[in-house]
Amino acid sequence: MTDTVFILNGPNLNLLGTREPEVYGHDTLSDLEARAHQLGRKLGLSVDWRQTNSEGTMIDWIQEARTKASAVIINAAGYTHTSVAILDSLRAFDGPVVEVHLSNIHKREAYRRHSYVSEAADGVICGFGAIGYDFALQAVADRLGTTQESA
Ligand code: CA2
Repeated sequence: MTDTVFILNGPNLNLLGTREPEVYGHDTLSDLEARAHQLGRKLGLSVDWRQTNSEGTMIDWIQEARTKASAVIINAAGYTHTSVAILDSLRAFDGPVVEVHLSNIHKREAYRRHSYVSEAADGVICGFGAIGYDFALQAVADRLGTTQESA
């Protein structure tokens, strides 16, 4: 059966492509979603792409992933830097967790340098814009062994 990957996006990422293109790029969230579905198919992964502005909904989805997903890719946006509750829910998920940020959070304001999410993540990808989600999907496919090596 095809492995499902939840790709969870946090607050204000629905505004992508409308403001601050110098920081977050020109792609909209729908552009990123289409790209993730396309790459997911190539990697043998079923992508379940979601965005919420609510911390509680994000936690509900991470809990849902415990039974419905093999891996979680998460851009918790602003909650990255504030939410112990999201960290706790990620710690209760058994599969691979990859943290993604479009921008390089270490090159920005000091308050963005700490990530609660990182404490539960197997790996972190930041600063590469939209392609960061591609890297995350490739990392998940590698961890889950869904791609076949061609000899
Ligand atoms: O770089 C990232 O992906 C972030 O997770 C984006 C968050 C920010 O709080 C994190 O520190 C880093 C912000 C997402 C808001 O995105 C907007 C996009 C366009 C216009 C306004 C906000």
